[in-house]
Amino acid sequence: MKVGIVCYPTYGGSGVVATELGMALARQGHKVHFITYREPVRLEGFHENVFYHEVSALDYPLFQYQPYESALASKMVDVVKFERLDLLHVHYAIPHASAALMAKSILREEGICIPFITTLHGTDITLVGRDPSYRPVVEYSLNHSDGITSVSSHLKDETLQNFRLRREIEVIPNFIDFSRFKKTNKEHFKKAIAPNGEKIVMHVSNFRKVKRVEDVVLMFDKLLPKIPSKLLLIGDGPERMNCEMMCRELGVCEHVRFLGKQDAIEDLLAIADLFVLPSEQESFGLAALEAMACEVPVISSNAGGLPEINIQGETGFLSNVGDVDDMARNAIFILGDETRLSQFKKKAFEQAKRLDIVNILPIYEEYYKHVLKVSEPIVM
Ligand code: GMT
Repeated sequence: MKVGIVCYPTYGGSGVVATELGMALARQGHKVHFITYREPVRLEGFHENVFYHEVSALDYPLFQYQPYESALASKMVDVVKFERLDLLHVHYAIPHASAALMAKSILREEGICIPFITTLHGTDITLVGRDPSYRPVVEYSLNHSDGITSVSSHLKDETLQNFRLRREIEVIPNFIDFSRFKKTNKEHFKKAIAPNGEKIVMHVSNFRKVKRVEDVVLMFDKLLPKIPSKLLLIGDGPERMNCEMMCRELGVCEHVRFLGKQDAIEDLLAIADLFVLPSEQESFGLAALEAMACEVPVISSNAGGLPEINIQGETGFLSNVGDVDDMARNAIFILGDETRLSQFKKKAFEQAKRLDIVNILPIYEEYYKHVLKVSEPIVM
């Protein structure tokens, strides 16, 4: 198959999933064409069967905002025609679904049929998509997608509650590429961070408000007097400064390291004992799954799709959003006993194994075949 993948190329779960999926499809022999404004973060190096088409939007003094959606649709038209693509798969509805719909309509006039699948990732529905400034366009372009997938059952339910959809939504969960995410020995690094054998607590996110990173710091402040530990905060974003201020106010700075944006997350997860994800909303929680793949138990909120991956009392614990006392209690319980910690680590790994890309890729391939079969041919 020749597939065009459209995604956000920067740090963020939807771009990561799109890139990992594209690379896995390419390894299976499919030709995969990424269409986006920058080379996706995880697409480094050369990969057979993978192609990258950069969208550049002409700037003009008249524009207050560059019309990226038009440039993207135009690029899609060009790539579909020139590379003779069979299918477009767009990740994150805004503005990718409506751009794909526009490209499809243009190509139809030329007698070319290009079905497109929209994968919903979370905030494209729960936060941004339902806002009146985007809602009609999102609803319309979802109803005109040839297929819709959602990364969790919770997100599917939320979508059906908030939009009048005439299309079925297929739940295809996110996945892990175990050739990349596996526990490796990084003893020297662990020693540098925790010289006295302290436990290592970790959080990875884009530091947006919705991630509630301050709760990680508050929880850690309660954990520290009970369990000698270090906190590694990875990623960057608008809330980072507030978190740094909070660490100063609480007097925990010497135990907390802000590592900024990092590419090789798996090398950092290799030294973690506990992962914390207290998000206000989280349609899936890919960062938590990546931690589990590296045998790290998870303390999370019970928001969104998190209960679908973090199993209460087995792979970690879930608390109500903002309940940092409960999160700290659970963290102390897990970290306070070596045998118990090993058991949680083992269960976390087993749970991640269920979502091995080897199991999920064939589901996508089958879905592609299904969409290609049912999408209407063009009668000129
Ligand atoms: O919030 C993020 O981390 C970025 C966002 C995105 O779309 O890039 O992530 C969403 O998609 C991820 C991949 O499917 C999910 O794992 C995240 O749960 C989801 N974020 C939210 O729902 C807040």
